[in-house]
Amino acid sequence: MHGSEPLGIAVIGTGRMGADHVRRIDRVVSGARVAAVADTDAERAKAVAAGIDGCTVHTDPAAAMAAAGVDAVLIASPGPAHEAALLAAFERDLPVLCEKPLTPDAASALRVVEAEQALGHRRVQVGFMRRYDAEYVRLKALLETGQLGRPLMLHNRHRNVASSPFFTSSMLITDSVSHEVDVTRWLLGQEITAVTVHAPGSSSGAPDGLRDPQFVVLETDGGALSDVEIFVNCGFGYQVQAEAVCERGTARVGDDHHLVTHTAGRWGGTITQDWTERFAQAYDDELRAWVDTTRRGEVRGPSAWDGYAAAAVCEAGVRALEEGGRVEVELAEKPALYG
Ligand code: ISE
Repeated sequence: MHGSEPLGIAVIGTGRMGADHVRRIDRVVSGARVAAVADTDAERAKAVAAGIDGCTVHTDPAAAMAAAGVDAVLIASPGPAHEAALLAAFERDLPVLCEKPLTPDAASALRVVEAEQALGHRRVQVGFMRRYDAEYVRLKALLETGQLGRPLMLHNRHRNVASSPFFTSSMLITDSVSHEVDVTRWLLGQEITAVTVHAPGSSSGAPDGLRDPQFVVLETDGGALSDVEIFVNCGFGYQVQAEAVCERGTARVGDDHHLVTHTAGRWGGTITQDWTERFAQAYDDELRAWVDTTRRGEVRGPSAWDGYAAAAVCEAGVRALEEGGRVEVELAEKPALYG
């Protein structure tokens, strides 16, 4: 990238999130262009790149990163493919926006943290987009004023209409609750030290064998509690809510009251149906922020360390689900690179 030229981005993975990010870079965000795309499904990649001037199509992520005009990488492939893609980006010392999860488990996430440390500077922003949602941003700002006093508890609700066919019981934690893990760490500025998971009898609306819903309790090193109801086959809508209970008041986000109608003796509104709709503003602002900081040669936002910490907490959560009881989180020493 030179001077005022747009940031050339290689998008790795052109599934649901990747295709949405390609659209966003191409049509919503200024100062950036899609320079290359890669997907193991060449036809899918071709279809997503169609009509984008100068965008090359690849099946190998490293080849996309090496393509002409690529200055930065957006990884939106499935979680198990992230580590290899991140290491390939590090080899070229390219800035990366990596969709969550950073990697599927704590050991591989720690390898990424160590590889970034070896570079000597931060290169990765992790796609925990809730940190860019206008309501969450306001909640964090309010908590930081101290007006409500010290936060004592967070109550989170996270509901999806239906889970995808490959969803497993542990994915309720690693794929979904991972967002609340990050939100809890970010809102409170505290590390999570232990996890307990309770699961009631599963909903008849959930696929056979899936433990859905679950109730997760996170303990923090600041003495706070954060609970999460995760229900990925609730059937009626996409809901993500958080209520902070503080010493002198409470504050809640995610009520989703956009348009409220009163007619024929009833009142009501609609409920968003998925995360691309509910968090559209957050994704747009996340991408804008990443493009702007990258063009300035800076790295901000959720770090590889945040991705690792989330993976470590989720790993403890999966053990708590499978073995029962309270499981303590084992975190490595935080490297100086992450402040
Ligand atoms: C999905 O991967 C997401 O990241 C969504 O934000 C979350 O609501 C959903 O439960 C996950 O499966």
